[in-house]
Amino acid sequence: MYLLKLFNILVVGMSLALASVSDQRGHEVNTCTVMACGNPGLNGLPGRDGRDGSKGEKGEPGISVKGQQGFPGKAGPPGPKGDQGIPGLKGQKGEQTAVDAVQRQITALEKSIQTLQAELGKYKKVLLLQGAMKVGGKIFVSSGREDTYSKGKILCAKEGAALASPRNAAENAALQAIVKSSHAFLDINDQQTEGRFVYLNGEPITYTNWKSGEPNDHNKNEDCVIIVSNGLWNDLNCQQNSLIICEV
Ligand code: MMA
Ligand code: CA
Ligand code: CA
Repeated sequence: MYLLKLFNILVVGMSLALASVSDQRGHEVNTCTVMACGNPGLNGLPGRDGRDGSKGEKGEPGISVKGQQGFPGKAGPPGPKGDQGIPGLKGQKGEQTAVDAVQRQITALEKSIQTLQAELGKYKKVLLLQGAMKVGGKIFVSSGREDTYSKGKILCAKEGAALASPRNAAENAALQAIVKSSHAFLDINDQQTEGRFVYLNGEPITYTNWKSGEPNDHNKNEDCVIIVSNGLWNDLNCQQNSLIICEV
């Protein structure tokens, strides 16, 4: 009987001891990855001499110490694109007003240009109907008045123009069309140096269309130049009258 009781005590004690180990292992498995393992509890005091067989006191539970935090893992792949943001704020009212004002000014200017072009077209027609000749960038025009060379120069200059000065065959032909059966002064002379014909700006002439035998400085008194009906040139006395044709 006594032996049986002792055996039972032993069995129960062993079971308890095994359960405790199992518990602690489980606890260790669950915590060792992030926490340092706790020290196992101290064993209970051994029972006193087997005569009374009382169980020893249970040990204090081990102290659980948390381990240090591990290093952060690598960054994951980028996440999906976010939704579109809300639209920005509308521009200030003042800016829109300024843009509208500029737009109105542009529209007004476009209308002004159209009006001017229409007016310009009319003047062009009037001039051409009156016998003006447009050639290249030049327009030759005459009032039909005949005058001396010096008066003719003044007449053209009053309108910011100059006496006709043909620089090529096309311009000479345009002047010929105006001259018709008459003759007209050109802005060419040899007043400064006999035989050296120059333009208004003093530069020597680069295009000529002299009639055969001209220039002859007839009576040693011909320092101005006229274009005659066939388009050819003759030197003439500057005090004689000839048609005044201006170029603009
Ligand atoms: C006129 C006069 C001159 C010209 C000769 C040509 C008589 O003078 O127009 O300038 O050279 O005719 O014969
Ligand atoms: Ca001369
Ligand atoms: Ca002459």
